[in-house]
Amino acid sequence: MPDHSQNPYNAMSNNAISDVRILDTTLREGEQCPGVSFTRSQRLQLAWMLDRFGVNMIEISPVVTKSHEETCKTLAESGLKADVIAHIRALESDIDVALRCGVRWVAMYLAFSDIHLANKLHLTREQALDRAVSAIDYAKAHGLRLRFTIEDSSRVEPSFLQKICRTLEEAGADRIGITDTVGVMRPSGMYNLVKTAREVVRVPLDVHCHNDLGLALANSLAGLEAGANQVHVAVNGIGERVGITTLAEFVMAITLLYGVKLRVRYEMLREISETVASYTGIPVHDLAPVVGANAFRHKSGTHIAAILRNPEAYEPFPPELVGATRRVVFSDAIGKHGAALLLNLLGLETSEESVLTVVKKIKELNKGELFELELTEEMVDRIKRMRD
Ligand code: HCA
Ligand code: CU
Repeated sequence: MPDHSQNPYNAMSNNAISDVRILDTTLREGEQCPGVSFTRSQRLQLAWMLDRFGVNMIEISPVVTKSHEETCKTLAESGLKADVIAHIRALESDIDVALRCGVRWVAMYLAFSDIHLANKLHLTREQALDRAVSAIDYAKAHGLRLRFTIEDSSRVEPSFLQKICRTLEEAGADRIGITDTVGVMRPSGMYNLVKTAREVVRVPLDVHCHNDLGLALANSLAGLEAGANQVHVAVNGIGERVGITTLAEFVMAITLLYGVKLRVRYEMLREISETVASYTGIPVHDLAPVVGANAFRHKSGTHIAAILRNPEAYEPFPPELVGATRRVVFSDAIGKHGAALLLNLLGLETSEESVLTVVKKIKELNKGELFELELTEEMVDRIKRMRD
């Protein structure tokens, strides 16, 4: 496993992270993604995969439909290693549903920003705090462990945020969720937001970052640097609007850039991503980091020549780590050198005549059409032997 945390520029800032937990919310936030709706067996299949992969918590909302409630119940009974956490509103009726499902953990959420209080909840700040405390009392009286999420945290005034955090902790919340619900934090803003909460409470903090401006991953990492210890992710980043932090990107960034070795089956990342793409009908973009088709595809002749000597020249980590393969692509820009390389890779003879034929044939392909092959160990060895 490469370790870019020792890169001198990364190492210059003192932002070590040690304690990292992953909450996967593909089944909750992910199902809020426009167009996404899993069947009951797909939900179970995904939960089992994620559990085998090694996430710490699996979030699902039992109050959406009867089928969600049943899935939640089945998961709670199925002896997963991960904790199943039921995402519900801060209402006794929702807590009752979670209790019926037999989960040990609930996640209750309530918004506290003025914009949500005024336009959605029609509550004053004090009324919202009272509602949170009575919901926590009720859940605690029924033996539940709970996270309380401050929805829209990033738009809550700092002094009020601290007051909410103190109130939630005193009421008995086991974790507090800090959110950037509309994705408006800069990484340094997210750091300050989590620090503001961290300063006044001891309970562990979750971070939940939306990707409206493409900063969900950066903001989640900033939240960890500021003292949170659990990040919310979804497979392929699916969620409301443009979604949240993606599982694969988060796992690889925290491992490679911070040197945190997670107890997860890294090699399942591609497969998990493909499964969710097929269940949702939302394909993974070729350019998606880690799980996109291009992640380990090399095209330019100089790049291919370099990776044949040492893939690290143009790869931040090897594809097999995440269950992917290394591929080389030949386009109509191919020259004699590239054609000879292609013939060598295929184990074919490289006479002047065959090189010219390959160049001609590939150039005849329609513009943009690519000839692609997986770079196997065998090919790399063959090239090495030819050099020696
Ligand atoms: C929601 C809002 C939420 C909650 C996050 C959480 C958000 O859709 O209910 O409970 O951690 O982005 O604030 O997803
Ligand atoms: Cu969200």
